[in-house]
Amino acid sequence: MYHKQLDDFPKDFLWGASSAAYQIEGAAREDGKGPSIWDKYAHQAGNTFKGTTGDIAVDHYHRYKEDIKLMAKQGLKAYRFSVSWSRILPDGEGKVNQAGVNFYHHLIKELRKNEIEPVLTMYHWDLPLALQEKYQGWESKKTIAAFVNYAKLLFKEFGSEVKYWVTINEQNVFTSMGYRWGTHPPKKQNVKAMFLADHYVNLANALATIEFHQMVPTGKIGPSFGYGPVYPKTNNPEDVLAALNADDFNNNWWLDVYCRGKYPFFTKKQLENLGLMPEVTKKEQAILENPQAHPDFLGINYYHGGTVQENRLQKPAAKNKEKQFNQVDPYLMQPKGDQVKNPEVPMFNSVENDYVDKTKWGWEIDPTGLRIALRQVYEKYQLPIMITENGLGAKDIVQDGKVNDQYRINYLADHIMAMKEAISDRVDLIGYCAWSFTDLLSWLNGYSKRYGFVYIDQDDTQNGTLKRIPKKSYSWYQQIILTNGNKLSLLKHGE
Ligand code: BGP
Repeated sequence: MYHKQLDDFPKDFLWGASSAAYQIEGAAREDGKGPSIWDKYAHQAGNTFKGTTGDIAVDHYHRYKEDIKLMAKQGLKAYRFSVSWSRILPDGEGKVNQAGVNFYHHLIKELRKNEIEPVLTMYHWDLPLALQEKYQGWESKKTIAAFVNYAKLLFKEFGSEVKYWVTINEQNVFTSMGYRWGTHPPKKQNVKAMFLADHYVNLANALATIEFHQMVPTGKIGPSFGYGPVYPKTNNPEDVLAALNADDFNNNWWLDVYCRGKYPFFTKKQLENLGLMPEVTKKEQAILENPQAHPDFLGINYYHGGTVQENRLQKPAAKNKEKQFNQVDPYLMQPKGDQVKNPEVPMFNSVENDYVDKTKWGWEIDPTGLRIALRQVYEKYQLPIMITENGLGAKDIVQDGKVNDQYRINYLADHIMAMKEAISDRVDLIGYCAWSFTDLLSWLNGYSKRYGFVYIDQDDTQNGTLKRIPKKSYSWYQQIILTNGNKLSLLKHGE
């Protein structure tokens, strides 16, 4: 689409920023919190970058008031955070830890007091350890039941205080990392278990959404999905077919189930042929297809898309030159050069995109891909969309007490421009939560890879003063919010 003039962002657009409990809270063993799978995993040698853990993280648990003050000063309209399941249910089920529940009441109250809309994520990967050890986590139907009970507790406690709810964060990422690559807990390399876990998370998501629609009729709920558009390398019809296959595997496989209650039939048939498709009973199918189980909006986390070429049996991918620490690309089923763990995906082959730049971690920088993503998702599912994550990971440096992260401003400006274009195209976009508000612990990169508007003096050995320092991007985003994203000069690159 071409527009002589771009539309304005909607009047009540939710300009926000995001975080996740494990990555910010710290207080890992305080006030009755139980351990999560990440608390254990990060303490086992060799699992995380330099052995970093979330024991202290950026100490948000004790400093949330200070952090919210900074949010308010910046003018944030929304703040996306996650609840630590094991903080409020130390064993994942059973006894409630009131101190944990109170923490989130206080947090939400403080946000409301400052006129910041809370966006509550129910599950951002930190499964209570007890559920992993007792039931094998997401490989068991008992975990589905535990999640639904946890969800009901959240709806009862916070249903009247929170309007926007995210059920599950990036199911596509945590199941791939946890069960395919073995780089997140439960550290398995078993694709059959991965597809089973995926099915069970889908059921948990659907059942919780049904409960929500009964218990919180005025609220809005949906999952956050890590979406990346897929490009064919050339106009060779084989490459185009490969892109179709990759889109089905990487995107439709989850989104179709969330929004339509149906597994896409091409991928399903492929998995059935390979004996990898989990059993879906009639009763389960009915749950997934129940309209009450479908989202009111879609959360989209956008970092980048991917490019594919024809069938990897015909054209094997080149070997990965610089393999980073435990690093696979979570947004593509196939990391370059390491395709052994994908026995079920011979139909496409990930390759480099020569047209876009990359971050230091090799993530493509592709703002047009965000416009494409928004168009594709909106056209297919016709649901309001909230960008629940998007941002630039970088090595930030403090100089003379300041952080000049102009590179982040440039990145965000391009992505905000892409959103403005998508809105002009007619996409119903309701909000943008940049990743992240403060710096926080990167799951596998410690504090070497930072995303925040606010720098935090914390290092990989957990030896920082924890001082908060607003970066240059903090003031720039403040201006974006103030002008509702409509001042085009703010969306131009600066020095
Ligand atoms: C997403 C996760 C976030 C965050 C972000 C950046 O996949 O939902 O929790 O970690 O990616 O990731 P990283 O820190 O690995 O760069």
